[in-house]
This record gives sequence, structure tokens and C-alpha cells, in this order.
Amino acid sequence: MSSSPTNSGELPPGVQLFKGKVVVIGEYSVGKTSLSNRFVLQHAPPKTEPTIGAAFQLRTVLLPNTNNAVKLEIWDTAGSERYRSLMPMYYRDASVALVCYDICNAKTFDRVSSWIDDFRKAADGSDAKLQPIVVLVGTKSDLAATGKREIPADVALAYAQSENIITFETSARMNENVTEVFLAAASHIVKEVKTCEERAAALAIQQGVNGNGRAGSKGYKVDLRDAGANDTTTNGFKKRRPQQTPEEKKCVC
Ligand SMILES: Nc1nc2c(ncn2[C@@H]2O[C@H](COP(=O)(O)OP(=O)(O)OP(=O)(O)O)[C@@H](O)[C@H]2O)c(=O)[nH]1
Ligand SMILES: [Mg+2]
Repeated sequence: MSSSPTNSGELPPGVQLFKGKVVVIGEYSVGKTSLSNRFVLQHAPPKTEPTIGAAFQLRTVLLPNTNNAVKLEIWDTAGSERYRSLMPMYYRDASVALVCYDICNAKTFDRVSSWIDDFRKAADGSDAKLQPIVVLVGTKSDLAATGKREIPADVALAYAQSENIITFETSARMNENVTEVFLAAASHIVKEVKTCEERAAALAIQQGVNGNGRAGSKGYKVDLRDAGANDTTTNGFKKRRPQQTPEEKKCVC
């Protein structure tokens, strides 16, 4: 991807703002908090505390070469077994699961399928309109150079292909591929919302209803007029308060 999310300024005029939920899951200590912090806060302190339950952060990203921005609701969850039974609660309405493993710890990779299964089970039982995806995220890639790697990149890639999911190797420490992971999540959300709108529009036509084709995306688009002055996204985007045109008044979805 050519550009990283901007840290300053307002959303450019004409940008459509979407929103979606991302859960970061995987075994304890694989680096979920570091990955999330690197993306949202733009730093990943070497010392972290184990997450209790889950932590929630927001960041808005502008998708390169598009007029789409996505407000990502990022749920960084605890990997410890003691919180496992709580996880389905966090999976609810998530459009993307970042399933993390540590490339230097084979046990965390062995557990990936169980995290994916749990997430998919929760998604199957949910009435969320957007089809969720799983992204497999190898963490701590900076340690590969020290000879600590236990999971070869091609093993992870073969597994991802067998599961029909995409995969990245990342380093929160060195800020490698972190933005790319979240941009992939944001792209999926935009694609799904648009598919959802098309489906709703087709259904409305089929049923002879005078629908506006937007019902299907309800809750996944942000009306910029609702953006309060203090509702600054964590990457520094301040939402614009554009002049409301008569056309826009009809377009709250
Ligand atoms: N070398 C290196 N270490 C990392 C990286 N990301 C995380 N770590 C280290 O791995 C340890 C655990 O990181 P966390 O981000 O707290 O892991 P977690 O998955 O959130 O852990 P839980 O909240 O307990 O589930 C910390 O010591 C981090 O500094 C990375 O990219 N490179
Ligand atoms: Mg954590």
C-alpha cells in the first residue's frame, strides 16, 4: 500500500466515512496490544501488561487512492485462558478478526485454528449484516533475524491459503506491515458495506419497494454531521462538519 494513514488534518472533502469493528485475538503474549498500540498510538512500548478482558481503541484511516475513510473500532482482547469464555461477547458484530500468533512460538501458531473456529462460530450465530473475515497475523517478525523463528513464512502462507484467508508478518517493534494489516481490514469493511447496499437495493427493486438501497448498510456508515467537536479520531483526523445540502438530508444511513 502506498500511503499510511494521515495523522493530521481533516477528512478531505467528498470523503465517505464508514465504520467497522475489528477484534484482535490470539494466545497470550503474542503481541496483540503492541500491534494495536502501534497502529492507534503509533508507538509500541517494550514493556506491556497482560490485557484484562479487552481494551477498545478508535482510529480512522483514509484508504489510499479512494474517497473512503473507515473509523475502525479496535478491540484488543486478552489471550489468557481465563478470559476465553468472555471472548464471544467481543466477537459480536466484528467485521474482521486479526488472529495473531508469534512467529517465534510454534505453540501460538498451533492454537490459531481454535481461535479462528471460535470466531467463525460466533459470527455464524450473529445477525451482523457484514460478512466477517479472518486475517492471520504473524507477530514479532523483527526477531526472525536473531534466529528465533519457529514458524517459517511459507508454512503460515500455506495454512492461510488452505483457510482462504490473507496473512501478514508484522513487527510492532519495528513498525513493519502494521498499517497494511489494518488497511486490509478497512478495505474489507468498505467492500462489505457496498455489497450490502447493492443487495438491499436489488431486494427493494425485486419487492417493488421504493427503497433507497441504503437500508442494508445501516449502522456501518457515519453521518459526518453527527461528528461532535470532541469526536476526534485517534489518528488525528477531525471530522468535518460540512454544510448540509438538501440531498445530504436524505442520505443519513
Ligand atoms: N521483539 C518484539 N517483541 C514484541 C513485539 N510485539 C510485542 N512484543 C513483546 O511481546 C510481549 C507481549 O506483548 P503484548 O502486546 O502485551 O502481548 P498480548 O498479546 O497483548 O498479550 P495478552 O494481553 O496477555 O494477551 C511484550 O514483551 C512485548 O514487548 C514485536 O513486534 N517485536
Ligand atoms: Mg494484550
